[in-house]
Amino acid sequence: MENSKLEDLFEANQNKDKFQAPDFYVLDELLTEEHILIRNSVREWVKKELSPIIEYYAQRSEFPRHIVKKLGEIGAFGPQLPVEYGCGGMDYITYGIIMQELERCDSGIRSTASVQGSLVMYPIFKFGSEEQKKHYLPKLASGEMLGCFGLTEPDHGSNPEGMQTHFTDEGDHYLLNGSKMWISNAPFADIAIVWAKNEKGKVQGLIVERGFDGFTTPETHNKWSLRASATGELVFQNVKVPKKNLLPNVEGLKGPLTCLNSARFGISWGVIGAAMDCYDTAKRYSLERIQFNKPIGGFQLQQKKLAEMLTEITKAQLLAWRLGVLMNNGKATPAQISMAKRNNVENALIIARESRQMLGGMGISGEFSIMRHMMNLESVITYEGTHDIHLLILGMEITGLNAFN
Ligand code: TGC
Ligand code: FAD
Repeated sequence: MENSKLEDLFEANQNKDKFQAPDFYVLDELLTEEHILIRNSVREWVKKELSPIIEYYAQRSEFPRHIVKKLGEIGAFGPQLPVEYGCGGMDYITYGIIMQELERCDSGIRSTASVQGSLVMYPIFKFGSEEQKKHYLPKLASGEMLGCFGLTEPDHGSNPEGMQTHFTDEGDHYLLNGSKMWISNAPFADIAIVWAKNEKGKVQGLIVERGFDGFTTPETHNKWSLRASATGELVFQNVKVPKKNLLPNVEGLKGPLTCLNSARFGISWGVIGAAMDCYDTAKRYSLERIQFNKPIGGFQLQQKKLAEMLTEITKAQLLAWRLGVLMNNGKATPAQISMAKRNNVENALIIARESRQMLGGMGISGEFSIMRHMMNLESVITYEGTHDIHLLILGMEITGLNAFN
């Protein structure tokens, strides 16, 4: 978008975001001063820089590319990774808080940040060589580079073990063939973390750079969800990947699944932001909208909705906070992460649907954020493991029996 148009948008929509976060159980007492400071500064940044423009971009189904650098500046990329690589050196709760504040504005913006931090920087940090860490992490942290994560394929979504993308050892390089689909950030990414099978049929990670011959990233159009986030395919036709671009320290599906633990944790916090925004909007509307000569908030049916929303937000906050403590102590299990992702996304979606109803016809209008949140959350309940898959992970944890296949 032209700069002058962007400035007009900022001007027209400044100070319109009146968001006030619910904290019914005084959960701020569980946070440190640093957590609260970061939360408040990201919240203010979102109000000033994102809220005025997000609806415009979502309506046009366009990714606001200019925010990548800004997200880097506010420390939204890999805040939980070490300072020595240009990252934030903070804890997992800080990471969760930042995801919450970004998703309070839009799940697509949180997607951009969680893919970059958990699915691109984290695998390089965890499984990469020292040379890879030094080369890529500072640029990804600052937003100079944008990355994406390629696991899902056209025929293998919930079951990535079946992936067909593969590479062969050609002596001085690897030769990569195959394709990935539904990849967030793909159309604009400078690098892709690509999970592919080696000649032994074992999954390994490769860093594929834009510009490698035979590598293309066609954009996926016609989405009714995550419209302000760019989604695309990754297509590899005899792509020569230098040997130094292989992530040397992991083999097997546990590589990508370990990264997903971090990203799913971030989602369990992020969606609380979307839920809080819907609740806050519906609450304010219910006090202003008069029907039958009184505010609709005075009717019991509307109060039931608000009371249940606040209850579920509070429960989600407690779950996410406790999971953050377990993550900080290195004790969180994949099944605990699945429970929080599954529960919090489902409740955010229910809250979005209920609050949309509370606004009546206005609920479908872009004047309010609710319908956008609702449509975004339909993707969030599907990606990073569908609602069903997380239930099956929990089922297996409880019974010891695998119901996947
Ligand atoms: P299974 O045999 O159970 O496990 C294979 C190996 O992986 C290990 N493992 C894990 N390791 C770390 N963390 C986890 N959460 C792990 N889960 C399993 C496991 O111990 C084993 O290791 P080893 O050493 O014995 O080899 O695997 P399976 O093939 O039966 O599949 C299990 C299942 C279904 C749970 C898994 O495939 C799964 O989670 N499927 C869902 C796929 C998914 O989540 N895709 C997400 C794609 S990325 C994305 O959506 C990004 S959206 C980004 C955005 O925009 O925000
Ligand atoms: P399928 O696996 O085909 O599932 C279809 C249905 O069958 C679902 O309801 C599922 O729950 C159910 N099902 C599947 N297996 C079972 C079973 N064993 N038992 C019971 N029910 C089952 N992927 C990436 O790799 N990187 C990304 O950046 C990324 N970004 C995304 C962005 C968006 C907007 C979307 C929509 C998706 C993104 N994904 C990404 C892909 C996402 O992770 C997959 O869509 C998801 O894992 C589900 O895979 P699928 O779509 O192939 O559905």
